[in-house]
Amino acid sequence: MTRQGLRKPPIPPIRPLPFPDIQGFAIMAIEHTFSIIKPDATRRNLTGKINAVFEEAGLRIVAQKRIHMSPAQAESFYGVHRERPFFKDLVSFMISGPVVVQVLEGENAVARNRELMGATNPANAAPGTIRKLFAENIEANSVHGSDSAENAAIEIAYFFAGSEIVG
Ligand code: IDP
Ligand code: MG
Repeated sequence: MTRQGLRKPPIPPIRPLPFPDIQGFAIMAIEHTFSIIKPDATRRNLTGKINAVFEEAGLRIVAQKRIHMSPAQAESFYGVHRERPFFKDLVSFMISGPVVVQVLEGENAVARNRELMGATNPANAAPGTIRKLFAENIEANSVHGSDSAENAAIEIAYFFAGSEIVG
């Protein structure tokens, strides 16, 4: 039989499509995002409750470790906020106790995690969001999440080696 006689099998769709693309296949965007469970949350023993929000929403924790950030690490991590009036307080807060740094994986993980987190100020956060449920105030707001895929890649690389991310 010649190869011409063989029909090329279609590439199977990965899962059923709410919004098929032009060929009828799902448009999937599996992403990684970087998350921190902040010192106010570790102090109140909320790591498991926050992780449950991620997992129930379909985000997978593919890397995780509990660390105590050094001043230099916190200053560098929040370097974009260096000129903001709250910068010194923010660094003091982030080194005030242990944090849990994490890589979350899932469809549109960056945006999805930002939705789950809620607004920076818990007073403005939507009901059911992590910050509405758990945050103490605008600074001690329980979680960090990357704000773009580009920043996610930079932030993940700052805390994790590739070999520590196991999907
Ligand atoms: P985000 O965490 O929602 O992305 P950013 O504006 O990137 O918010 O601020 C980084 C962090 O700095 C916040 O999560 C919070 O801990 C702290 N922060 C932001 N705005 C204020 C403020 O007005 N006062 C005190 N701390 C703040
Ligand atoms: Mg931010």
